[in-house]
Amino acid sequence: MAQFEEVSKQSSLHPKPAGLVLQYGTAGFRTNSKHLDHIMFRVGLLAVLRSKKTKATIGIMVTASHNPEEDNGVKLVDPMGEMLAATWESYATTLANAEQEELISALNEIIEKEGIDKSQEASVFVGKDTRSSSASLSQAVLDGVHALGGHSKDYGLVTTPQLHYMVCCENTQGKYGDATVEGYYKKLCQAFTQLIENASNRTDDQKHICVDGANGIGALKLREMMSHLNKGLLVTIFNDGSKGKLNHQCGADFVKVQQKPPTGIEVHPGDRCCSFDGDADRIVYYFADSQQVFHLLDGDKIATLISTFLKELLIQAGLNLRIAVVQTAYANGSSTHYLENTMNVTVRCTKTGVKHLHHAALEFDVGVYFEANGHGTVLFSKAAEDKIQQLAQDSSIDDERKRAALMLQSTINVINQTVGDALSDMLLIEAILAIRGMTVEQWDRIYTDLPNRQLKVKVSDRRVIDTTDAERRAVSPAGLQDAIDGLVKNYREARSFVRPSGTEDVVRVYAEADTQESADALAHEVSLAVY
Ligand code: NG1
Ligand code: ZN
Repeated sequence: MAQFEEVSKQSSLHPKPAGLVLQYGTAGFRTNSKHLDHIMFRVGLLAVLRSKKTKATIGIMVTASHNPEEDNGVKLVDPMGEMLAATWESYATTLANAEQEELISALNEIIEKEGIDKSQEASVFVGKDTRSSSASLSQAVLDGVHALGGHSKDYGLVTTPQLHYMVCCENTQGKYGDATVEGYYKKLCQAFTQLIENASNRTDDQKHICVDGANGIGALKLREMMSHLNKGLLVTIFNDGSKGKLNHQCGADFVKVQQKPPTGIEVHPGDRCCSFDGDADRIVYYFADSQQVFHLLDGDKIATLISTFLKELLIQAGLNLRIAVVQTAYANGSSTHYLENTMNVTVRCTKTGVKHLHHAALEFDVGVYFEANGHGTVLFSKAAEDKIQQLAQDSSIDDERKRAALMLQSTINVINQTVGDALSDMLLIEAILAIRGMTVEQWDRIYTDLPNRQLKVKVSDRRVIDTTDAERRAVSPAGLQDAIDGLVKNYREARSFVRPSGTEDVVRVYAEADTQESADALAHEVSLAVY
């Protein structure tokens, strides 16, 4: 077939280094950018097959998120803007690792297994972050798409969530919004403006936020978005890429892991600050109190703020919808306790990885999901959206219900339901704080985090650790869980678990307890038990 000849010809221009083996994991493919040219080309090929199979537009995002500038990576986006289906993750791995001469037969195998109609048209949207390697790597993606006869639309520099949004808009024939960056800003900013009409007399101080853009795409896109905000929010951007290096001592991951402010930003008492990560799908907030003590408001605090706001609106609107918060084992025990016992909100715990949280959130009318690291969003079921829509248009209800229904409607529109989105999450959080007249200090005081510690342990083979109960308990190697249980008993309010990382060759250890000393000691003892 002529198309396969083209693939063979083109693939020799994107040769695979002999012996290199990479796996499509929770973060897609991710490694040093030097090793990724052939991967990008092949992901382009796979996206064409996925598009033919689903008869829909597929997305490809070139980014390595919070990894250092030297790394890069790639992820596929499925038709509704969600992560690639799990069976196709293994096809991605097979294609990536096929030697040059096996590539066509590997493609054929997928075509046969999936019963793909080769004559079906294929359409692929491509985006990239600001890394220096992203330009040539996204060209390799486009080469792959074209080699197999697919159509492409290159969005150039966009955030990861913006690309997810475009794919969803395209496949819902514009029902979710316009598949343009301009359309994205208009939808979010209009909803934000409507929301803050419910917040009266805000001072400029209250409207002001300091944003650490991680020297990445988020800073660029935030600047673009600001022109649509009509002074509803006053933003000062730090680490905008003009001086510093991407993710270097800055960004959401740095702030969360180091529990300290990023470089390139001075946090004065009274300032409300937040950090994005390198592809702007994560956000964390922080401030310094009058004693200059640093306070972090992570994904758990964000989920609590958002779910409390939504729950109250649902009650005011008189809507009986099932709301839940989805977390992972890394969620601080205090957040889970507060949500379940004070807020009476259903809490679900899933395995680490956005796709697991997203999937669990779909089971509810309103599913708020956040990883502690700041990646998260809210999902509304079709039935919930319809009910809210109807109520917002109902002229027979009283003013309070009407106001709540309209706020719920704007909240739906400010949220990017396809994936966690720093820009969208920031607008929602800023709107909630404004509506409630709440300072970041008051938000922080909703509950107090239990002191915690995360450690990485290098082992010869991390796969010997197998877990159950949403990764909270180890089933192998034998005796490990008993050892952890024995150690945990020695501390108050303690909890600890271990799991193999999906993105690094390490075992992660997590511990929390009533004091920082206890959490540190427990984490240390558990990491010794892992060896
Ligand atoms: P691993 O390496 O599997 O722990 C990390 C993060 C996840 C998620 C993925 C990227 C922690 C503890 N883990 O996973 O939350 O962001 O990277 O998909 O932060
Ligand atoms: Zn990211």
